[in-house]
Amino acid sequence: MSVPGSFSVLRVLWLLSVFGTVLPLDGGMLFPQESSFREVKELNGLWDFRADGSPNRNEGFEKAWYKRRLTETGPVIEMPVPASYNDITQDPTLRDFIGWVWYEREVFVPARWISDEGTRVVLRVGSAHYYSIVWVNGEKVTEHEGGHLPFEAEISSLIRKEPTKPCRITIAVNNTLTLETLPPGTIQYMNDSSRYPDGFFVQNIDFDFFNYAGIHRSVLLYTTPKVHVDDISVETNFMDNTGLVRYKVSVQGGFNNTLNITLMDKDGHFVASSNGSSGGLKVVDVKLWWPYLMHENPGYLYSMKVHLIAVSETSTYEDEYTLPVGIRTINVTNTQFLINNKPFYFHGVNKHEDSDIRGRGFDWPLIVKDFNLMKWLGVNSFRTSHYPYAEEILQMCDRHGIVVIDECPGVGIKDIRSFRNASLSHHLVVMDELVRRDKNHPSVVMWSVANEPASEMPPAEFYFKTLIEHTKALDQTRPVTYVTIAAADMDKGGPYVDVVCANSYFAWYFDQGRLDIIPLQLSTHFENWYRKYQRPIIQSEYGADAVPGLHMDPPMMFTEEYQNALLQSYHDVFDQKRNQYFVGELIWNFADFMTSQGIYRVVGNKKGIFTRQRQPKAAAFLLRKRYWRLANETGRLLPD
Ligand code: GCB
Repeated sequence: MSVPGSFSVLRVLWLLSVFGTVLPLDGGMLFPQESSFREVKELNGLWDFRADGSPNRNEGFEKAWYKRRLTETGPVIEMPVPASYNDITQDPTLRDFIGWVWYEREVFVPARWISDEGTRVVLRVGSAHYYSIVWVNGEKVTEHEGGHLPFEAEISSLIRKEPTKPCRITIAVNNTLTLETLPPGTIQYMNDSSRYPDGFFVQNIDFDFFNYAGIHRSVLLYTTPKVHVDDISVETNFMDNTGLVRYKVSVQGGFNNTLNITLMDKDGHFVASSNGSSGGLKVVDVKLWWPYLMHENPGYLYSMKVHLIAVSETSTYEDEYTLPVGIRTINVTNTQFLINNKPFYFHGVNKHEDSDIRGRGFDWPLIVKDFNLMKWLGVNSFRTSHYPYAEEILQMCDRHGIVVIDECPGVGIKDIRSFRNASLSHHLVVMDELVRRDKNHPSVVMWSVANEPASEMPPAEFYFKTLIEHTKALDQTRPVTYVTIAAADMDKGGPYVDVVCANSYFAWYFDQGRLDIIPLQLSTHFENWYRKYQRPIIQSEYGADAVPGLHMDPPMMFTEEYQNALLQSYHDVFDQKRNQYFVGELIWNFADFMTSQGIYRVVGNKKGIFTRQRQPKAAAFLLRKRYWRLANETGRLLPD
């Protein structure tokens, strides 16, 4: 039986990915940036698009669609990039499509990029969900597994082969989820011919958001010199008034390299400098990076300019990359989460990358609106539930001082077969890619390796021990957690987390309508966790669906009053535990979002305190009042 979109390449990859053979990633993944020595060309806009509707979804490969223009293979439609393709047309089969879709676009590469052999041209995809294969002028240049992180390929020699022709970029994307993908899923064939037509299958998933697909973030061409700054890592610290930035720079293609590092303050004034590929920069009278509402000047960023000169017998190469650097520390005690040695209390939200029409597609107006709403609410933090968000969002968090719990796409790990080595092996690679991309963001204060896995299952212990130890080895400066819904006495991975992040939906999924049980159940829940693990606790999700405009008093489920009353009951308990070991509250969810269809969801999940169109429900005002009060009580807005 063939699985739709289960293409041999992917199968072979999975077979090869035997646990223990995980290789370190080669090369860095610096965010593309323009400088005197680098150029960026965005390829966003309309692409040709064709979904492969053949029964095994394999026609595109059998007929090698990548070898000629997509229009020559059959009918194409215009598809915006970036965007999910699901909600763009009126066609329900495209909305619910499973398998390969094909994108194509021709682009003129600037003549200088082609003629100058010292220029390296890179094609980069910010993210495409879920598995992607990329060809340039019919030649495969890369493939990538995973729907939320960037991938790229150097294409310099390819575009130099046919310098006068436009460059044809073909990207095939497959959204099929299997037991070994992150998130996992299964394909189920319905073989009862009295009920289903021949070949009928469904994609089963165990997570609560629509499996949007397509090219979700920008596609770019960018250049670097042939010898170039490939990666930069910084770690920061401070003592009294002096800050320290430890850095490491890796250079690719080089010999005889000279590296000059200069740190500048926000106004561009010189602060410190150093030479060489690793070292430290001392910052006198340091201005620390502080979270929003914790300091009158949050999100302070220095700029670290890395300048490279590489000399060979025949040429000299020069490169420059400027990294924003926030100087801050993170520490966790048994009862506290410390930023710059001061207790930090998370009053924040869980989000989704989700909106009308665009699905999960990157959209600046939406992002800026969301930041404005978060600041209006008095939010100082959010969790990237349930996958890594666009890097531009993290850059905004750095600048605005919004603290981030950075979560990988390990959501819906419920089937015992998804704890096997092939899954773990891929999960480790995803953490490598995530840490590689996000390690330098001061806003990122903790890694979350999963959301609500079946952590009561016996294999969970080995799985999470390995995963958490691996993540800590990648980054020794940040705590690691996974988000749990299990009871403390059932959770197998609990001993390995630095902070307990617990979700609960009392008076919603259980004891429906019984708001009166919340105080007892919630405080018992907290006490059990704390007794067992002696770690600070964050309420990483809680909430209730509210259909906007639905009212009832006394409150009933799904009304705005019920959502408010439930939040209020939770808040009472939070306030009791706040000065003990309880360090944060993240509402589920910032905004309503789309899910798959089912009897539990009325056109999506309605636990937003804003609608999907970002209009406030009553709960937004309740939360706003609370968060500003918390900011004044816990945020040390006034100098101490
Ligand atoms: C959860 C999940 C989240 C869901 C939420 C809900 O525990 O982590 O993805 O959307 O509950 O509303 O059921």
